[in-house]
Amino acid sequence: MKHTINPSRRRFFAQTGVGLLAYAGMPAWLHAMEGMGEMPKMTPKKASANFHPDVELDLICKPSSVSILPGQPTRVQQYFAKLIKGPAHTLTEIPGSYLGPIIRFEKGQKIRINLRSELDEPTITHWHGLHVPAEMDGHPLYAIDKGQTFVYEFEMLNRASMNIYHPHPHNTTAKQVYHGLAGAILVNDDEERRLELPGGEYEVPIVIQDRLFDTNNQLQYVRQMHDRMMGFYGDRILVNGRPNFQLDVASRAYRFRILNGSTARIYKLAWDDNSPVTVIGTDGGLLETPVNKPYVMLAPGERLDVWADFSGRKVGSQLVLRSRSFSGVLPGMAERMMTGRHGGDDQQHGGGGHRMGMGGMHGSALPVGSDYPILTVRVTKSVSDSPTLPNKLSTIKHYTLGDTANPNKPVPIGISEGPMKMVLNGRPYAYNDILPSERIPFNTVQLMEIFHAHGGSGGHGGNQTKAQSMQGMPHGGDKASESGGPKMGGMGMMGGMKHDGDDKAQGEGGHRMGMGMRHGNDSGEGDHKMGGMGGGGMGMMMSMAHPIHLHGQYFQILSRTIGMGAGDDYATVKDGFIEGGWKDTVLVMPGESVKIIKPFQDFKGLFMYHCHNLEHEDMGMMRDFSVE
Ligand SMILES: [Cu+2]
Repeated sequence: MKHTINPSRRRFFAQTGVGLLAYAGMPAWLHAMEGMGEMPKMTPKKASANFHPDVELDLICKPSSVSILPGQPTRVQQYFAKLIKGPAHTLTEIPGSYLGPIIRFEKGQKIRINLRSELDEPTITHWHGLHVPAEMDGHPLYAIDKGQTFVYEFEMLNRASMNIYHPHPHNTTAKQVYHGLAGAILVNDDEERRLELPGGEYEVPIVIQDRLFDTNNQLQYVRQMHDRMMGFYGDRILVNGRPNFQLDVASRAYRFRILNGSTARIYKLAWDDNSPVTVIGTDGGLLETPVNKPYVMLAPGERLDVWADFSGRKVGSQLVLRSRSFSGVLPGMAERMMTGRHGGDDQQHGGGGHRMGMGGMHGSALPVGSDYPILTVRVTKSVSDSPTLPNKLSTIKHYTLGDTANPNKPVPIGISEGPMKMVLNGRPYAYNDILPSERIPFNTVQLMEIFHAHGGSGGHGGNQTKAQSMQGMPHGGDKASESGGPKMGGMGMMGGMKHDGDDKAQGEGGHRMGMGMRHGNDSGEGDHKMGGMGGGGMGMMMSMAHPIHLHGQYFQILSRTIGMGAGDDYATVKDGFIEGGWKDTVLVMPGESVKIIKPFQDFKGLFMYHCHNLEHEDMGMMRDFSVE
């Protein structure tokens, strides 16, 4: 196999002190940035004669077009599926949507999926949340070209849950998902069936995405470095591929299967009448008991199972599911500029002038963390009968430290961020570049810690700061420091921004960054947890929230620890996390350290872990665990 790192390129990026704007002005570099190492090519898997599927389907990804907005149809990329064998309810089309059909599987089924590509670029499909063999997981190693077919064969080991299928090719995951390639997988099992939860028309999949359209109704995507660093944000919310989504309901209980299919946008879901959100499940299926929340945070890749009870509501009444205001998920300056919150609370004010000033960043008319509607529910029919919410939903075996192979040495997942450097454990993604800490003994349960590894977060002292903070990692940080810190870091970037415009916000940004540099040098060293502090901590200039996704089996959240000084920002999100169930994606806020316990059973091989801000993933914020 080919060695896949390009050391000279990496050194080049690490050692040149280029600023963001200089970078943005050189489109050729953008292209170079897209390849942090290359992937070897594997021969696509074929059907095996001794695998006898209960369900078989063809899945084709190809260019297509759909009508989303009034006027011209929108060019998209889309999954189409055809059932070859199995229950008729396996596939449910979403009429008029670019989303792939909903695929319904049953625990224990043997499944064969023939993925065929008609795209002009490599692609491969990953089954987000499913516990399948490494070679069936859609690792970018297995990307196929136009006209090729990859045959997946696996047994459904998952409990009842909502999962996702989406592309996972090297460096282009975000772009393909953005252009339409995604769909929901619903797994059913006996434990769930016994509850007789709302089904049929009363079980509603809700895939939330944001998109940006040009005046011809065509999708616009990343055009500059900033869109990658912060993630790409559209100004229009689509639910199941439709704008202004309305759902007509009867006055009874429904089951909403909600999935955040956005590439970067984080939502804070709440009902507009302030009634609690009743959550019955998360990524990995049903909770033990229902949980009532004032709001729920939902990051890209995360799912929610919500009991939405409209019984007692009058015909003609409406209820709106909104994303409520919050802060702290983007770097302070970017958030202020993108949300228009500098100097006031007028969140709708996010004036184009301010945003445009930021190096031509187009900003969003729908700021992250502002308050906006997701969908409207209209009660159109009165019924007297409604199912009741079960008190007990499922049984979950809770892991404790005593179950783990490494109770005192958590496997580190260190997040580092900076211009051109979105990495995990100090290294951008590269195939066949496994750190000692990334080698996981087969059939073990592991304690893992996700934290912000950057001390000064890209300040000019970043190199030293980072090396030291990586040494502070529980183990396995030895090689990480070799990759070098982001020497150009925040200075070049912020300097560039500061000079690019003259509005107030930028003046403020520049000033804040100046403080950030000092902070980074003074106190960013030694303790990796210091790095992520939000609020006034200016070492945080680059710090942002990251939804970290681990392939393979679901995990459990053991603890969340927030650094001192996280303050007001954290207070706007802290009541929206649900920790008691199985997860495969966890939102890690700036300054936060999250301990999880995850089993690595049944299958050896490479299982990725990455940021599910898909722009970050494609920048290299992705690594492999090698289960061996
Ligand atoms: Cu990220």
